[in-house]
Amino acid sequence: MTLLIPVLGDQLSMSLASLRDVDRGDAVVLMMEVWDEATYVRHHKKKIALIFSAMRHFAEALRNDGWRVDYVALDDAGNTQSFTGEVRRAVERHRAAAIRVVEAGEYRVRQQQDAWQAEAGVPVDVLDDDRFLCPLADFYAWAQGRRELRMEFFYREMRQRTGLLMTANGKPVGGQWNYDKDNRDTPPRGLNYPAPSRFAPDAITREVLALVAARFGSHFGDLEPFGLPVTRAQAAEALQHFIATALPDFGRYQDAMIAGQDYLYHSSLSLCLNLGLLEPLEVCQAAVAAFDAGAAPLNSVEGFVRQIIGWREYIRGMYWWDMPEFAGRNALEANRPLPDFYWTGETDMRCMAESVGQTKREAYAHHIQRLMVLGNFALLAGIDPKAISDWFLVVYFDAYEWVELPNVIGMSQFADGGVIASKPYVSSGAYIDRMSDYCGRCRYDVKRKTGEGACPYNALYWDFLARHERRFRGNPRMRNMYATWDRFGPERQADYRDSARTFLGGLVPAGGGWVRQD
Ligand code: FAD
Ligand code: DLZ
Ligand code: SF4
Repeated sequence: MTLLIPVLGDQLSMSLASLRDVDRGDAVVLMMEVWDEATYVRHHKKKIALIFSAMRHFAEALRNDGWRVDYVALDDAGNTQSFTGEVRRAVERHRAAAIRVVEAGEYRVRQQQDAWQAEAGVPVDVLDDDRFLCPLADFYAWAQGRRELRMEFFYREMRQRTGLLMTANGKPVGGQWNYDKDNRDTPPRGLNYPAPSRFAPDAITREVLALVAARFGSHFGDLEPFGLPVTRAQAAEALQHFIATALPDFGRYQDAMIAGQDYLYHSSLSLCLNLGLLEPLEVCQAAVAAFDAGAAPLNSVEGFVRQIIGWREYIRGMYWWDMPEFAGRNALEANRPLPDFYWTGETDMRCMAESVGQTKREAYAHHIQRLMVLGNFALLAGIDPKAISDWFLVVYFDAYEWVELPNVIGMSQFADGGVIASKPYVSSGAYIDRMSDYCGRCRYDVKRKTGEGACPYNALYWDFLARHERRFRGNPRMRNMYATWDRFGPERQADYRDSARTFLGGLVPAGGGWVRQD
């Protein structure tokens, strides 16, 4: 009896549950490049190249490991260009008697998996994705009946569950759970910034680059230069390189933004983690080993571990907890179309032009750029959450709906009504000025509050608070903001609101075709 094991493009792990305890002689691994996945949103060209190249390399690694692999390439004759169509064909081709697959990361694909049994006419065993450290059943048990689903409490339980940075008697190493207060410095001028590991394309990657250029040339973003890790060995090298060169300063410069420094002290390991080339526990263990060896301080290592066993696992749990309703949430009733400059980068706002520019080049921006420049602007301007969420899903090399959607709809846009974030992540230009070097060379003056030449974030910030006063005035964490607003008095308040109205009136909406083919 032949067992068919479909492996999806973000399941590139030798430890995958569906590959365990299987007699290789009786199994066929199916991998599928399909148009449906490459175009359900029109992903950044680099992201498609990354996924196809990593898939082809993984197929090769499986073959070298003794697996029989049936790899359907995008341009293969007969490719139906959908997961379901290819699973059906493969069942016939191999006369498979059963299918064994790990649950998909995205709701959309998980629904498809549920239909395979009827479509292919053989039993389908869908296994939990145990590459995540918190099984969904445990997350639901944690979330059930709680009044507040805050990450910080979940994170403490994950520290206990994994034992990472815990003392023998069950206390957090160093005495505190969280060292974020030490993590808000801006780097002094003239630092020698580390660069992430990048790899020259091999023959497989070069072939994929040619395919993507030919078939997806009109998608957003620069395809080349391309140097992203596409194999397990390259991912492991990128991890070691990060630990040695950037982790020690990861903590204190975590919130900083410097023009031309796309990665600063961030790891860019999200792409490897989300594809499956690295596992969350090994990444955290490598960071903790650096701390144990005295090579990285606690504030950096705790901050880094928190992102992975805290935020990453929590976000994944929240996605499944609230889907499919999550995708349609719009608590603030925002409905403005996405401005054109999110695609072109053509704006005088330097923070925005820098962040969009590197997104286009690298398919990457770090967390604070995503949250406090790109997301902050969308929230202040009242952009439709679905439109900004689609944008985030298209443009980043690490974007899969399970992680993108809760970060955008929940954390960044407050469209879930405050389940993930206890207050909206909004700021005026002052925050961006404090944390970056963008404002010095901007056409706008960050110190000017209103009128021609004033930083748009300033008026938009107060206009946002005024627009949503009924919702936020009672929030204890926003009391100071409203106290300041009240002190302004009616004339100054009107000035802010007029300035915001004028600026918003001048925004040019994006043309069609960027997210989906018109
Ligand atoms: P580092 O700063 O080096 O952090 C280490 C790791 O922690 C990351 O690799 C990532 O795996 C994990 N991590 C950190 N923060 C988060 C978080 N909030 N949620 C989940 N994992 C986290 N992350 C994605 O992986 N895909 C996305 O599509 C995505 N979209 C985002 C959209 C918005 C609006 C915001 C605010 C955040 C988004 N994030 C997303 C989370 C975070 O910004 C990225 O994980 C991070 O920037 C990736 O870069 P890095 O690997 O250099 O991260
Ligand atoms: C993102 C993506 C793209 C662009 N193409 C493919 C593909 O052709 N084949 C594939 O198996 N996976 C692809 N992916 C990743 C999938 O979208 C991802 O595996 C699902 O979202 C998981 O639910
Ligand atoms: Fe951005 Fe305002 Fe600073 Fe210009 S002045 S870079 S628009 S925050």
